[in-house]
Amino acid sequence: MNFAGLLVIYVGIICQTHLLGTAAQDECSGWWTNWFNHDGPSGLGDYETTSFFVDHLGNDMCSDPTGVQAQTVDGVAAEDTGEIFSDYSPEEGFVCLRADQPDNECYDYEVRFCCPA
Ligand SMILES: [Ca+2]
Ligand SMILES: [Ca+2]
Repeated sequence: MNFAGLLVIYVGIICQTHLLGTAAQDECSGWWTNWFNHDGPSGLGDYETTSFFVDHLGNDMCSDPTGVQAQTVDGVAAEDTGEIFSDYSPEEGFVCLRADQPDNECYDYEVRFCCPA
């Protein structure tokens, strides 16, 4: 292989690394929990609260998460759904209220938390 060929591969690797690093909002200096789905969107909405998981999951969860991610059960990032969330923070967890949505419906979401190392 000639130099130009190697250069193309090299640049490709750099670009791919860069894109993966910025596209996924999944930086966590500790460890990610599994994905949890406790509630469904029926009733007032989908409640995936930090306090519930802290109270019920023992060592599979931590009491002081530093990050949270939410996605639909079909794997669409919460940020990409266009829905409005009343809570989306490590402290509170994730809540989608049906009353906040133009169509009065929320997707069913699952969440995972970043826990300190
Ligand atoms: Ca519900
Ligand atoms: Ca859910």
